[in-house]
Amino acid sequence: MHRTFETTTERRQRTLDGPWEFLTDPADEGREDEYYESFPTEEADRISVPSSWNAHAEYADYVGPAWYRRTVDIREPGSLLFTFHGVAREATVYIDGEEVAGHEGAYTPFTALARDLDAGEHELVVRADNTRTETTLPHEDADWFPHGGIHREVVVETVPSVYLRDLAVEYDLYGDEAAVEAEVTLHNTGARPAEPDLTVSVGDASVTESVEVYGMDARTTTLAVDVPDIDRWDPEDPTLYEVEARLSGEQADEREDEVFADDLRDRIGFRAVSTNGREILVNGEPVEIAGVNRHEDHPEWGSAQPLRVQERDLEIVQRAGCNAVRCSHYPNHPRFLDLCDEEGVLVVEEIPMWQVDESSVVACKEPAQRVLMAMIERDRHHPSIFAWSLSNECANEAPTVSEVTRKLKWAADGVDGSRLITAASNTDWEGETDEVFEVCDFLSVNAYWGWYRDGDWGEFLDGIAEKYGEKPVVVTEFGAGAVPGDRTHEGRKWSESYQADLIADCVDLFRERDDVAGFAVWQFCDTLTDPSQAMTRPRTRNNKGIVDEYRRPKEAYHTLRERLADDA
Ligand code: ADA
Repeated sequence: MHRTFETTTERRQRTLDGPWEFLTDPADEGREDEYYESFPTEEADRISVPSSWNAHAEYADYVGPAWYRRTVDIREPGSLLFTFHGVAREATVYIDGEEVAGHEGAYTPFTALARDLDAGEHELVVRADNTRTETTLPHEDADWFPHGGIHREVVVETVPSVYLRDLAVEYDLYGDEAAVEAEVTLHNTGARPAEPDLTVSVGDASVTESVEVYGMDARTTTLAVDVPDIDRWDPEDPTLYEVEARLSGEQADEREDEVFADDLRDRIGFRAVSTNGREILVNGEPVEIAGVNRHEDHPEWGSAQPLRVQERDLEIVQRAGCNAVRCSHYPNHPRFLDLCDEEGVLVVEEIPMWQVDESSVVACKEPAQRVLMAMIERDRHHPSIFAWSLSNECANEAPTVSEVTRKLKWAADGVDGSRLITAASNTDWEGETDEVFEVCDFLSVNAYWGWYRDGDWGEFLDGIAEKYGEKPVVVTEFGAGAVPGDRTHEGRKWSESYQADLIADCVDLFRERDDVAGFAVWQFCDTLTDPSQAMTRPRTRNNKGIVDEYRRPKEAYHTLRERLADDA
């Protein structure tokens, strides 16, 4: 499943994992030739879903459009809700020849509701395209591989004619009591008005109200639930509560004997995040962030994320003594966030607004806002996420960039006031006024002194403290490339020992300084990069992982562990 827990008990839910027909379309003929009407099955290969097509040897280098097809059988007539949890990078979905959804962005979900389908076999066709351009997010030549395809799960659910479309929970904490507000959206796909009972429960507390929703209409309503004697979610003791919205009751008028039955479930954790001077606080207590940056990348799986890879990665991160992950540079698979919730690992989640320059920032504004909203909507319940990161190393000195960042912050604040906001500076930040930092609750500072450039970390941090002393600083990127197995007596660049020494020195310095609230090593594991970066990236990989692409530890991993882990 795409989560670590059941998200419904009433719906028949299945994941369309397994082989789909697959055909690349380098000449981009599929639309004109109407593959969605008559799929060229005889020319098609078979490929597993979810997967990155680039993880299959035949398509390792393929960038461009490609088509998928499979059939879906339903036993009884009814409506099906399809959720595509991630299609890289652009997708169009057709059901029985009709276009039902389109979406841009590899890392956020989208849905398609197919109403009143007859019993029997239905055809699902998806066009995916992993082409990146100057104004896509991420843009072309970004420092990670443009994996393509249906790389996250496709979930299909039977939904009744009145179903729950969305559940969004917020809360205020008063000591050990929580005042929860649940905003629930009901969708009535039938022609007649309906008045089901809606129950929202949080742990053992619950509230029920009847809600009227007109025919062919949607209605959003807010229910308040007070939860006494809460246990807070805390990195040391990550208590989670189940939240559920449920429809029940019968249609009130005698014309029908319809029984309402639907439910949506999620989990929350009660915790407060704030800052105080240079500290980041969880539930009022300072936390020192000791983290890694993690891409979703694996030599066997590409950007697709089997549960075992996610669990193992988190185990390795925690074994090193780390308590945090920066999801560089995009919304991660939701199940990885579930695992972080369960383990008490703190998370910064980011949108793929990566190194956007002045000339493309205006064109990127809309897509950035869309992915930000989609990320918050999807992930707003994860207690592990303590901050939203609005961008990474954009041309922050340009007024258009700071203006766009400010607007993104307003957009985020409008839907979620319970997390910190940050944005990562570019490596070359040298103390000039950085308006982007002004919108941040804490500063995410990326720098590569000792790797790309010579320079003194201490002086660099002094400069930042002087300028932005009133805010916490997290060094969100630092590190060095190390080709796995490269060990030298001299500890020269690209060797494991050079990397280990640099990371050790940095970690010691950051932990010593009161003005640094934490750090995230660049990066967790070696990752495949864009082929255009090959000249500066041995093995076409970003080799700054503290473990290699197969998660085998480098010297730096052991060094970090010696410094951080209690049992090392
Ligand atoms: C930047 C960027 C990372 C990675 C890193 C590097 O800081 O944010 O994605 O490219 O540089 O390895 O150079």
